[in-house]
Amino acid sequence: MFLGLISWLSLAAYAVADSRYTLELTWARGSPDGFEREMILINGHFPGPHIELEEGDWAEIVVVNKLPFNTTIHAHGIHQTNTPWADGVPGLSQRPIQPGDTFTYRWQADTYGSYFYHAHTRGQIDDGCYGPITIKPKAGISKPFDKIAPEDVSLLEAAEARVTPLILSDWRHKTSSETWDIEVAAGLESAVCVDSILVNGKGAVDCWSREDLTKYTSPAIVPVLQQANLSMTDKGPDTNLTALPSSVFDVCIPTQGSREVVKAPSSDKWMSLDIISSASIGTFAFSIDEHPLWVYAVDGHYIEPLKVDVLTVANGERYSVFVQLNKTAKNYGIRVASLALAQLIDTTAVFSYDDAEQSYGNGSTTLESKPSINRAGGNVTADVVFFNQAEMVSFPPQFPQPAPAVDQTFLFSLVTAGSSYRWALNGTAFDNAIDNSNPPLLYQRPHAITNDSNLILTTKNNTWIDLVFHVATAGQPPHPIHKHSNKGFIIGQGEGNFTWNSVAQAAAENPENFNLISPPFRDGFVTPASATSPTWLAVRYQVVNPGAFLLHCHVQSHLEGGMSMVILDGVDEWPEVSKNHMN
Ligand SMILES: *[C@@H]1O[C@H](CO)[C@@H](O)[C@H](O)[C@H]1NC(C)=O
Ligand SMILES: *[C@@H]1O[C@H](CO)[C@@H](O)[C@H](O)[C@H]1NC(C)=O
Ligand SMILES: *[C@@H]1O[C@H](CO)[C@@H](O)[C@H](O)[C@H]1NC(C)=O
Ligand SMILES: *[C@@H]1O[C@H](CO)[C@@H](O)[C@H](O)[C@H]1NC(C)=O
Ligand SMILES: *[C@@H]1O[C@H](CO)[C@@H](O)[C@H](O)[C@H]1NC(C)=O
Ligand SMILES: *[C@@H]1O[C@H](CO)[C@@H](O)[C@H](O)[C@H]1NC(C)=O
Ligand SMILES: *[C@@H]1O[C@H](CO)[C@@H](O)[C@H](O)[C@H]1NC(C)=O
Ligand SMILES: *[C@@H]1O[C@H](CO)[C@@H](O)[C@H](O)[C@H]1NC(C)=O
Ligand SMILES: *[C@@H]1O[C@H](CO)[C@@H](O)[C@H](O)[C@H]1NC(C)=O
Ligand SMILES: *[C@@H]1O[C@H](CO)[C@@H](O)[C@H](O)[C@H]1NC(C)=O
Ligand SMILES: [Cu+2]
Repeated sequence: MFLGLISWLSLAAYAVADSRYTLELTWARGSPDGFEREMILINGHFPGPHIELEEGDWAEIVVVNKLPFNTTIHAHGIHQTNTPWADGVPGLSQRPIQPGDTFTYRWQADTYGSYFYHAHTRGQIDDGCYGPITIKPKAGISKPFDKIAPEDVSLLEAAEARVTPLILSDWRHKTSSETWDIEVAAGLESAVCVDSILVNGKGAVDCWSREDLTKYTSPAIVPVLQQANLSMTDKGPDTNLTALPSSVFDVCIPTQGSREVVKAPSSDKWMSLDIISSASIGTFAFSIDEHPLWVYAVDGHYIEPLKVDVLTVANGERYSVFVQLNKTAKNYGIRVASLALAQLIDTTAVFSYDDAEQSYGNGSTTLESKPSINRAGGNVTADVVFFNQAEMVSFPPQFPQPAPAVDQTFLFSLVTAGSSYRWALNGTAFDNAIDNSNPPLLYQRPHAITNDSNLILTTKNNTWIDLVFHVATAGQPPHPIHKHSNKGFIIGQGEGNFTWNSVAQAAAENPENFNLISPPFRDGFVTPASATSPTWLAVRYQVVNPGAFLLHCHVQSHLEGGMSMVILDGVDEWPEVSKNHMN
């Protein structure tokens, strides 16, 4: 009787879904950068449709899998409060959606902000399976806009309400499964290079001149290249390995492609952009010529606004910015440059006032505006301001805050596991067979789940947890670690080995490495690159939503290579999944 009532209540809640979207996934030919290949289209488009919700809405997202392979769709950054079965991770929260099948995701948009949805099966992000989500804030919530322009608060509110998403991605001419097969056959991580960078799914293959390659090769990688007797080609380091197809690290054939044009109506005075990275591999520098960016929210959470010229955007991150439209009406460059050491690659899109865009395109990519960054993402003058996460403070300032102490500490040792394309969050590469775990972990009782302590962790509800990521070997790139279901506080970071058992011990000895008062609050935690020595990053979060959630690196080749773990959050309050939510 009681259980019956509960399922009746939850059915009732879903029956009144406020917003319903259908995403039909197909495997079709497309040419985002001018080169045609097979890729995933969503409702015939790339990227997929913009899902727009109001804070508090129940969303219903019907995914129709017309692909020739299994898939799932994850809503990145969405908490899935009390709906852990809608998190879209195969083997954890559901069974894979098989070809011809449909799965309906129902979840509540419980916090405002910028998010995105993407496939969460193997490397399918690299095949183009993603699209933006915007959750409009409830009326009356406190916003930091008067700190930007007190006289323009209502214009800023209006700009926020009509926000334009800009999805940044990197793109290969090979499919994700071809890329994986090449790695396995060669026994090494070859997925470090891409063919183009896309803005809202548009771009071109821009091959660099020898002169630019030489000029912009980072001094940090020169000794590495020299030691291995490699040269930097227009497609990355020329390893000249017979095990690899020559196009992996060489052979750049330019394409015309198309360019994204962002229309900026000067009569609006202000424009809001959600910058979203669905990148496979690269961290990007992002900038709009002659237009400072007022960053007002990060990962869907308001901050004390920061005025910058350049954002560095890692895989999975979102930055909400205001741009003031008070310049001469013409075309301005939007610059996106990869910050990876292994490959020099960039793209441009156009920020076009009023009807200025006609003078752009038609084979010409000349922009007459003044950039803040060069082709490698470096500053062109000393006064260029980069977004600095360490300066990021939540708004309102006192909310939310981390607990001063924790119940459990997990120390991870990030390494490659056996070969350069196998990666591990803690020594052991994730077993991709878990994708097909049947029944999925969430459908089981936690005590029945076989615990491999290096792949599956457990927490209790309403406890505080420290995650300490120790990048244990030198030479690793930044790892943008993403926690499903929660945001967390980035409370500390440093160089060298993390030699302590807890944050409390480390902070007692090295208080300068920690910020427990106003730390960044995000759903992505980028570990510092370990160029010459190990590094570490400490994150604190509260377990509030029981379920089986993934913790993983958002670099697609690292994720596929095994840099992932499961956290069974709140095993003491484990949810009973009703038949309605199972597949
Ligand atoms: C697709 O999903 C089904 C059902 O879980 C599973 O049996 C099958 O092995 C999966 N296919 C692949 C290629 O993983
Ligand atoms: C380095 O590469 C160059 C050009 O490919 C070659 O001539 C030379 O022998 C190589 N040196 C070593 C030490 O392998
Ligand atoms: C690649 O290796 C082949 C055979 O070892 C050699 O002939 C060729 O010159 C090399 N190419 C480069 C760019 O080093
Ligand atoms: C645009 O507004 C900013 C900030 O108010 C001001 O510094 C700048 O001079 C203005 N630019 C123009 C062209 O009016
Ligand atoms: C570019 O093409 C558009 C559409 O065909 C045309 O209206 C515009 O005049 C062209 N611009 C230039 C500079 O040729
Ligand atoms: C970039 O900024 C740094 C730090 O402000 C400065 O030292 C450097 O000269 C700048 N680079 C250029 C090309 O101006
Ligand atoms: C990581 O592995 C080490 C060594 O096996 C183990 O002591 C530690 O508990 C593991 N940490 C996590 C978070 O699983
Ligand atoms: C797995 O971990 C849970 C929670 O710590 C524990 O209760 C359970 O007994 C473990 N299961 C197995 C099979 O070891
Ligand atoms: C870090 O620890 C490793 C393994 O114990 C050791 O080999 C290395 O020298 C240490 N590095 C630093 C910078 O302390
Ligand atoms: C888990 O803990 C959070 C925080 O205290 C609480 O809001 C939530 O209701 C708890 N969930 C369950 C299922 O007990
Ligand atoms: Cu990584």
